Amino acid sequence: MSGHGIEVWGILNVTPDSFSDGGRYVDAGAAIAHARRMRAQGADVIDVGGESTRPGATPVTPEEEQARILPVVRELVREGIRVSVDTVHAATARAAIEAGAEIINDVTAGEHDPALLGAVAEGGARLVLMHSRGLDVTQDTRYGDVVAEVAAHLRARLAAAVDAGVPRERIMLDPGFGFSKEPEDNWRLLAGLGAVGRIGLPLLIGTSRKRFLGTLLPEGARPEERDAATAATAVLAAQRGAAAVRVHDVASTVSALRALVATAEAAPDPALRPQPRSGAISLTGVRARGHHGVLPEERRDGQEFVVDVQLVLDLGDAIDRDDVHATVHYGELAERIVADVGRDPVDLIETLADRLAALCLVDGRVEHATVTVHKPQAPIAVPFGDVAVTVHRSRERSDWVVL
Ligand code: PMM
Repeated sequence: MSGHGIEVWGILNVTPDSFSDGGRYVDAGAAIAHARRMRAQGADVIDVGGESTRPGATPVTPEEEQARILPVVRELVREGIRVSVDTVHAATARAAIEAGAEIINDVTAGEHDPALLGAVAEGGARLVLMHSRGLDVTQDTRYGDVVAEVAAHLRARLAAAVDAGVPRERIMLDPGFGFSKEPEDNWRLLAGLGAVGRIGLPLLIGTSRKRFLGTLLPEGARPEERDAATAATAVLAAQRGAAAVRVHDVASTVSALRALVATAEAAPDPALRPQPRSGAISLTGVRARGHHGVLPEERRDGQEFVVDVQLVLDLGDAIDRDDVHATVHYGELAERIVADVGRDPVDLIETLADRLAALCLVDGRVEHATVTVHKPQAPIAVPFGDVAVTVHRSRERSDWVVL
């Protein structure tokens, strides 16, 4: 990788019918020129494919596929460019490794041609195992839990590859964006990438110009117009631990990833960051009138409620500056509680306590609020001391990790 945090793989489809750049690089000279351009833009690897997975594309024989890609692979390797070959055929994998390809990228993870796994093992290449349900990418798009099912399938294919002799440390996994997946499945996979990453192998992500990104654009937008969303998904994938992204437009993704790296590098050194001093502010016995309750007389006459609040927050700034503006002002909080108890009657003190906890979290400094609402005059037919409900609420923290 070269300064953009994760590997960027440039896609080179030497096919007459790939969905976004089909036909443009079918001539070896044009393909090589495009690969050089992608390298200059920051691509770490060029992923060369000679057979399109586009719906309705005509299948090619391994011989035809090799005739398309091998001259390109040989020249790129000669120029010191790292090459991956996107193929489902063992014969092509063998020939590509022979021509110097470092990686074999199989969108069927060895299911289409099981001999491919052995060919990669023998040739000593690296291997990408991608999730798919066969080569017709429009078929079989039903999932219960797409993230769990993709992860389970990849684990099974990983076991098959290791059985065939490919060392585990030479394998990357790919969730197969767009392969037998509806748009919402692709978004779920991106959001849940961490679960696929927990298999413990590097992840390659191929969202580039895929149809689910087209749903973000006006009808009729061209595939190239999906490059901004592609770059955004590359950043999101990097934040979720992806090791590599496979893209058509290298320049836009490389610069987007550089923005992520620059932000991560600009974050203060953890050793120099002010240490949080977590603490709590307690405010108890706040008395307020309200008309909450199930009975008509409670709604009509109202009664006294007593509220206890405990707020957990970082008090470091307030302590350092000795300034009330740097913390939650308990006097103002008490007044807001009294005002809130006095408005909009509800049946349950549970509802009221939750409403008050939400009110406490409006102040962005509060991490956690515990609110107890007592109802000392509750209509209970037997003598009693107190009745109260306590609600806990925490601020939701995003689990995004920056590189
Ligand atoms: N997508 C395509 C082809 N090959 N390989 C991997 N590992 N991951 C992908 O997501 C993937 C792939 C289809 O897209 P293209 O026709 O633009 O190459």
